[in-house]
Amino acid sequence: MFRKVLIANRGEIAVRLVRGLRELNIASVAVYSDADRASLAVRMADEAAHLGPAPSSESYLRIDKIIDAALRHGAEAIHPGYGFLSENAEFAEACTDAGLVFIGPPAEAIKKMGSKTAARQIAIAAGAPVVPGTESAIRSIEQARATAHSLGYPVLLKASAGGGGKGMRRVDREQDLESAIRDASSEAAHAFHNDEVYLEKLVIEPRHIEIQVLGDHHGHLIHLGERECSIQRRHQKVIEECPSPLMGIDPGLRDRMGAAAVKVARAAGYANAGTIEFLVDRDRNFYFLEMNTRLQVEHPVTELVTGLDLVSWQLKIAAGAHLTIEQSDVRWTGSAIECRIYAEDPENNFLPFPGKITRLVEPSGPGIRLDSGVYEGWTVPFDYDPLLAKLVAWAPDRNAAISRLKRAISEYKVGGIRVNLAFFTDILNDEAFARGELSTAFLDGFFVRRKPAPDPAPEMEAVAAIVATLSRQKPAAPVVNPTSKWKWEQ
Ligand code: MV4
Repeated sequence: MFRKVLIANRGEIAVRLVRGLRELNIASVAVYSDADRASLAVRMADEAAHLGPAPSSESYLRIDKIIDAALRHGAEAIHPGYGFLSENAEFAEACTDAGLVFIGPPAEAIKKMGSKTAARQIAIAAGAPVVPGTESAIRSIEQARATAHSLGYPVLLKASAGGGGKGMRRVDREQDLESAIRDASSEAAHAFHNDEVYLEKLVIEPRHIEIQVLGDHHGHLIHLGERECSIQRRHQKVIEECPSPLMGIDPGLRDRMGAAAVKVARAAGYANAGTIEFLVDRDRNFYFLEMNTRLQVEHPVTELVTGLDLVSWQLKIAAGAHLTIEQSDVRWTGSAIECRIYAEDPENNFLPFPGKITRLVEPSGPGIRLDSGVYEGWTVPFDYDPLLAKLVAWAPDRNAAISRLKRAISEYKVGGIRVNLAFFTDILNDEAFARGELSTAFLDGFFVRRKPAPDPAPEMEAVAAIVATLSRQKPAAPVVNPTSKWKWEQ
């Protein structure tokens, strides 16, 4: 096993990785930019290396600086976390070239899955279902018109190099097709330096369900079941859960999706942890969408329900160990739900709200896991994604997990910045959510049916203003009592 590993990331995932390394008695090296000198990950890691200025282009994305830091500190391997360089094949290759182990899949598998059309072709060849559409990029307007006609409108244009919804255009009528191709193509050219687009039949109000896979470097590959990630806002996941409520309706679905995911991963020559994304339509047909060749933000829900430690397995597999779990050993127990806690203002169009955390009370207790990257007194920098923490509840069933999450949110106090905690309370109280009626359109409906908070009476606003002024003049913070009715400044 490795003796020392460098963590090429920041925030909550860097903290998660320090913890995973320490449990295996492996020394950790954190890296940091100017904005992260005092980060929780830096404080918790055994060693730390400075990368450069705050912008990620000058720090967390600098392959040369990260490799240099690993070599200087005597690390044998690098864990990339998620985002940043985690799906960069050039980085994976640079690690290998420097004699370091990249903790992730082979660079070749990252490359293959980086192109959405190449990934689609791999899935087709592997016999996994894909959404009906073009085999590869559109070559002419005539070809597009003919394909769209045979698929039937509405269709969806997607960027070959895309992902995350950029370069995507819904087309409802043939007369809109040509201009939509031009728009999607130029958006793709700007975003990905690749103007290729392809066509798919549009799946109406699909669910987004993904399958976790895990494979070793000796050809053994299994799946760890699904995560339901349908609740998204602007292609950002908001809540993730395992199992998907759909599995209660169709108990064979997990096996079918899992088998398809394993076929795709095998065809890509995959090893380590990865995720196969699917769309699921109203009739519970599923279609391969893309593969994420990294550890994902939402991996804790899989860990809680399967009892398997994904980071620990990533490290063992990267060190050459055999994955000693058979598919039939994997069991799914209870229900886990994760909320992504952001420094943002849900009352102001989810505007990022970084700043100093002046007060922090973190929830705990039965069934609660908090993967956090912050502490009281830390200033959340505005240079990065403002994810503070992931609050995850496990319970024997979904309703109990929802209750636990609501209880944990009621204990969670963050002062000095705005956070999206109240938004989660509203979703967890939503009746469609309780019934498990989820789709990628869930939040659109939620915002419409959510009753707006009643306007406070003018005299109450005057009282609130006076109280706020007086409380700002208070010399000291009160003693923290989470059960009191004290209203925090959050
Ligand atoms: C789709 C789709 C409907 N039909 N493809 C969005 C991001 C990209 N990775 C794929 N996406 C979609 N592809 C077909 N043929 C709907 C989406 C989509 C979506 C997918 C997953 C999660 C959230 C989404 C939000 C809007 C649209």
